[in-house]
Amino acid sequence: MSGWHKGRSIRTTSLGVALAVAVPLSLAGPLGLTGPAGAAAAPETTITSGPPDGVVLRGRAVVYGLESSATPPSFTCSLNDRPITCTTSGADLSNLEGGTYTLRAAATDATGLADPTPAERTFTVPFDDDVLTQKGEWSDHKKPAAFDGDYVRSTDKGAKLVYRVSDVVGIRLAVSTGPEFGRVQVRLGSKVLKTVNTRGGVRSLRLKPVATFDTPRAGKLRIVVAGHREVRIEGLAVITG
Ligand SMILES: [Ca+2]
Repeated sequence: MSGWHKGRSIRTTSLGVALAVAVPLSLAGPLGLTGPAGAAAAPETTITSGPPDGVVLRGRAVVYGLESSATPPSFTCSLNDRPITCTTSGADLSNLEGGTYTLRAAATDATGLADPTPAERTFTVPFDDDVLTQKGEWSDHKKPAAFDGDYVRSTDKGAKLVYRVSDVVGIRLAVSTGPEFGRVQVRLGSKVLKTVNTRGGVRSLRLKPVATFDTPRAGKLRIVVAGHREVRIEGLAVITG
């Protein structure tokens, strides 16, 4: 994750840029910045804005601000190891499919030398409810505030939404809440992970925690209507690791 760059001797804050330029080469060794001769010149990358590492987004777009210790600043970026374009204003990502992503950004100097330890953020985009296989009575509804502008609704006890997952380390359920709303039970294979209560104030896009796993799991995920009270499911965040 991002922890590696937090402990580095020189931070590329606005102050850090000045420090990085000012530190004599003779000090670079003791500060732990040099490997082979010349490596001290490698630029440093800092992610200056955007959501924290490990976030589940509430939409399909995200922007991370970037800063480089090199002048002029330039970056080489990848998203899940595929090259993407970053500019001096950062990584501007949109129209993202459901899934977990790792953004890596490496500052690159005018000679093409890149930061050997790119800055990293992981984040997850929920899947829309329309990827879930419906069993029992469900109906589809539009609502601009819902994830992807829609949700599925049921009052049919035992009705299910099914989705096969693999390599999953975390699950959150995107639901609407309402004063008379009921509960759903979330199961992975034969194991009950959690009963999620959707009763609450009238709101869309609540990301309800379901489970986190120390080791990745796989199986058939079932969201089961637990009673006859209304439930509205907007999407499903599957965090993979
Ligand atoms: Ca939806």
